[in-house]
Amino acid sequence: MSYVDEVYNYVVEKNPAQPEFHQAVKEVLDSLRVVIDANEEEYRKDALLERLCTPERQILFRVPWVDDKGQVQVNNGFRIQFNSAIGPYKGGLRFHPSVNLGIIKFLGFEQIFKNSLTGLPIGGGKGGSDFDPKGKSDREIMAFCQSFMTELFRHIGADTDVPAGDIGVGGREIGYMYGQYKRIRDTYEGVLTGKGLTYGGSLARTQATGYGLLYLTEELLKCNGSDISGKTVVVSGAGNVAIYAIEKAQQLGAKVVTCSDSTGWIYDSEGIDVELLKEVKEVKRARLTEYAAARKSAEYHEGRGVWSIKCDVALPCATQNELQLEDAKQLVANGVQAVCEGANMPTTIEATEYLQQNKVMFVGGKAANAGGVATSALEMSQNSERLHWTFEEVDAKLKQIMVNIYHNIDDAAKKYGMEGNYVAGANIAGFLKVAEAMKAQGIV
Ligand code: NDP
Ligand code: 2IT
Repeated sequence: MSYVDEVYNYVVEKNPAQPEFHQAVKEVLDSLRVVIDANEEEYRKDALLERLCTPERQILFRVPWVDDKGQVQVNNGFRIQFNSAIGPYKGGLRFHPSVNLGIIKFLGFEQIFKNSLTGLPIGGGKGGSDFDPKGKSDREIMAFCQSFMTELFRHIGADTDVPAGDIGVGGREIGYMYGQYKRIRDTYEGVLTGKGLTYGGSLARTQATGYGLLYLTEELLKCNGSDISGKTVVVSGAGNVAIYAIEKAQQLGAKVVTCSDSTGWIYDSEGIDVELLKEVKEVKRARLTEYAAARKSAEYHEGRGVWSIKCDVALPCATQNELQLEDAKQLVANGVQAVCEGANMPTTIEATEYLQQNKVMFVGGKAANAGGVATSALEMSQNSERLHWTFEEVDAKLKQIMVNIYHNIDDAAKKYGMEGNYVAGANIAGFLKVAEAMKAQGIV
């Protein structure tokens, strides 16, 4: 049996009932075959892949808090410190009822390669909780965040592990967690990113994942003889990534006709009104029905459906496995040219293969959504030098990073005989740097 297959079986056996983690590992290992097979004996002797697929440290903890009725609630907290070969652990925190160990491990595993692709010195980690922020008062959110940090603080630090936001964790939650960290440690340090602008946050971090996704998509289309301007785009999600993807797509001259949340989706024939969407989602924290109620050209539909709309470019920006084989077939039938992932692993393996077989340009999240964590690393740099850069400076660096990522993954795919396979290109380019650093640092 090849070393790749041995290690995949090992991961499944050692991590039972974690299907998303198995999926993330399978996608990476399958596309690394050409690299691994050429160095099989050396890698096997060093157990390089077993080490890569086993987190350096896994922290599981209880998070008790008191709700507005005086009732004590208990949630599970997680922080997976996956790989620190190229820098301190770095990656977001997700608060969503679906969170479990396998979800956090898939996210932490992907983060290793994504962070490597940014070219910046950050290792891979992820954390979160099965806490559901929906419908909670501000006081309940603060109580939860303070309790969460009262355990997490001992495991993190500006040079150790630097969490940030993800689903359910935005500026409000980062603020409450930062305040509690500072209070316990009595240290003012850049321990979290995505901070507010008055206390060490970076300009353009809020926009970075969505903007970065569009900078990469723009370069992808340009290098393949096309142009983002004038394209019809469908976006899923209506959170941080989706909103700023829509905003930048419009700035680049595209027309975005959909967005979605966990209960339904919008088709807006006039193009999404991004200011209205921000008002509904960022300010009121309301459902998309409110968007439809305020806008004549918008239709609201219950359930899923954005992939049924005819488009040139599709940008999944909500959550994992939201774009499935049937959706991929519909997109191809409707003539889609490119699919770029704003979310982490939103496309199933079968859907990805179908898109690739049908010559759709497909860029996975490790490359396409790396702008968020890259700008987090820029926030860390600004915190270290105790200076702030302008929006234009950060945005220009972000754009350059995304353009570089596109060319690195394109070059890696070509070098290994898989031209146009940007998934393989990203996994290989991300892996090689981490593997080299792990080898240089010995058996740790
Ligand atoms: P938000 O919490 O801001 O928004 C998430 C959006 O996706 C919401 O519209 C939400 O709907 C919807 N959604 C979440 N879970 C589900 C689900 N199970 N089914 C259907 N819809 C769902 O999160 P982000 O925008 O930050 O994150 C979106 C994706 O991007 C995630 O995969 C995340 O890991 C990834 N990502 C985020 C980065 C960042 O910087 N924030 C960086 C890189 C990747 P509702 O409003 O109903 O909750
Ligand atoms: O998935 C991701 O890259 C993020 N949620 C952002 C992580 C970060 O540290 O900014």
